[in-house]
Amino acid sequence: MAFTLPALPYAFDALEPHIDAQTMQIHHGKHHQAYVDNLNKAIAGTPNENKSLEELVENAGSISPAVRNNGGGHWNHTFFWHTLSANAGGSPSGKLADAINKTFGSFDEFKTKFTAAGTGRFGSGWVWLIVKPNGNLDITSTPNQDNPLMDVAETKGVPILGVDVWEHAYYLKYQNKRPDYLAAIWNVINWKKVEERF
Ligand code: MN3
Repeated sequence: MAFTLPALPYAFDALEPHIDAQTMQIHHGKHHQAYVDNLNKAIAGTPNENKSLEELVENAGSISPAVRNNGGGHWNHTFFWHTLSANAGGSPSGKLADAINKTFGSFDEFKTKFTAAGTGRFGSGWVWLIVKPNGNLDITSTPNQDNPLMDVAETKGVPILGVDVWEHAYYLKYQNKRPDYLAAIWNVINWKKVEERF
């Protein structure tokens, strides 16, 4: 059972002007597709062939660098597409809003800390809002295609929000200005989905 590239849950231009259509086309059709293809190559004919993506990701560190990079890439991007949507943005409500206020002081403080973690990630990686094993929220960042579910993660937890800070996620529109991309991303965060995950 080979993995396949999931369809984007919206049109390539749905996130304009914050994320441009060409970036979405390349990001989904080329980058995400490559993670799927290389994950399939890495597990073909091995005992890992029939494992779920979650199982592969959780044990990535002990399986292989190829599964860590490409299994992570497939999981992270699938999660990312559903974290975003058109006509989104605003702020979280209900229990998630309460938890964010309690943990970070306010929604604005949360955004400042999340942006700092994403800006501070040297090179390629991701920034996450996670629920830790003790139930508390936390912000963490991972290198490359690692994520907080992995056995190799420094800070473990269940992601409810994740933002790709690889240059391929923003370079065409924002060039080297990662902070501008991270400022714009709040306009397309699907808080209903994040609340659901929480
Ligand atoms: Mn990416």
